[in-house]
Amino acid sequence: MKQERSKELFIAAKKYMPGGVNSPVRAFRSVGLEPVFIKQGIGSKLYDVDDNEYIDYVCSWGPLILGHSYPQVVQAISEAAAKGTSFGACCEREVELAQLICEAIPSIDKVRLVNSGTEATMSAVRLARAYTGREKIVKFEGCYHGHADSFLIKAGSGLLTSGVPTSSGVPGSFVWSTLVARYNDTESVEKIFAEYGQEIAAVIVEPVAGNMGLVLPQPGFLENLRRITERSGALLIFDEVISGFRTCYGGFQNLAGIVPDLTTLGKIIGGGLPVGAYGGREDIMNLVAPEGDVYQAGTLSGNPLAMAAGTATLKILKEGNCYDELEKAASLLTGKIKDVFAKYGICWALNQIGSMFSIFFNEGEVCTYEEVIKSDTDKYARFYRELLKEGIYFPPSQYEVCFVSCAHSQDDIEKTVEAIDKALSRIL
Ligand code: HOZ
Repeated sequence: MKQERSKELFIAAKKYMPGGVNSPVRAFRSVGLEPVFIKQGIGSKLYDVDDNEYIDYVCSWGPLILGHSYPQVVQAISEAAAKGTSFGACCEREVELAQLICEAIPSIDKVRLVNSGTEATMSAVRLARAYTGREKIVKFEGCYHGHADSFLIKAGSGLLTSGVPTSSGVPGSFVWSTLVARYNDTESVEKIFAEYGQEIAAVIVEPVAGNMGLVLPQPGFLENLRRITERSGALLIFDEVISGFRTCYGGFQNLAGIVPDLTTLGKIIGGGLPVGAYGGREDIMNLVAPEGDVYQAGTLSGNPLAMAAGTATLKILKEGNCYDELEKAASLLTGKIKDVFAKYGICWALNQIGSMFSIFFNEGEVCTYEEVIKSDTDKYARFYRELLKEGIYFPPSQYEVCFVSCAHSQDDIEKTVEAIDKALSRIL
């Protein structure tokens, strides 16, 4: 596998950017490699600057549910760009995307569009604090809600990958106001509420945890969160930045039948451009400025390019009935991976929902953070390196999720399974 150009670019990148990257996991450190630099994405494939081709299971960390450079999305962006890239003023496309979101997710009466998932979650928490007049929040070990100070405590994603789950630079007052419970462990939440119930503004949770690898909510867990928050007057925030429009058209909450007070979104609603959103009940959302006094603003919020990409993507998903096909493709792949595991006599955990899946290098079930971190990350790194050589692009971390897109074909799946077989034969 040729890598000369990627190596040259990485040397230059390190001179000008910390660690040579703009987001830590991309540095490939935890898999013992240097990053490949991507020059193009088409459908299910990525092409790097050394002309290597990969079947992509990162899909830009989730947004590209339709695959790379989907023609209608590209066309929508081009048409919008030709009329101006940003106005810093109201435009029709914002209304269209907001309407699509509100219609798809019944718990969202009103929505505020922002530029990233991080903006969405930090704004939702500010709003919850204003609504309840309380300061503390509850989050879960291994869940990741972007990089605002309140959330960088026992967090997943890049923090878990780097083995430093709590970031330095976070003021003590934030650590004090963020209480950490255990995912899929109602008792840990009850304990926190027994002690601090009247001080808790909100519980924020990824209803499908996607930043410590994929961990599914156990039956009753989310229902319990709804019950506990309702009882104590705290808000329930579902962080659906990853799961929104991924598991079905709408939020995972549509499938689970649970109504959170606030929801955060990102990734897919931007169709590959930077968009986030927070929304929920009208009485809560009406506290947001200029209707209310919870301030939050953004020069590029609602910009026409991002709105065009998001609207085009959601319309295709809405009309295309894509979710059954996605689920079938992902199940075909995970089923075949399990066959390969059986051939080698291994029973690693393989979690899947719809088109998201994670292999944990870990015998037995993985339903909790404690089980997640038992995974053999060195073995994952060796597996990763072998897969990359075979032209398969998995997330460069044990603690991220694989995504299947509408562009992944039967042929891609066959090739992926063959590559996994070869990779395992070399590392076991
Ligand atoms: N934290 C992101 C995945 N959950 C990674 C973002 C990126 O590196 O682009």
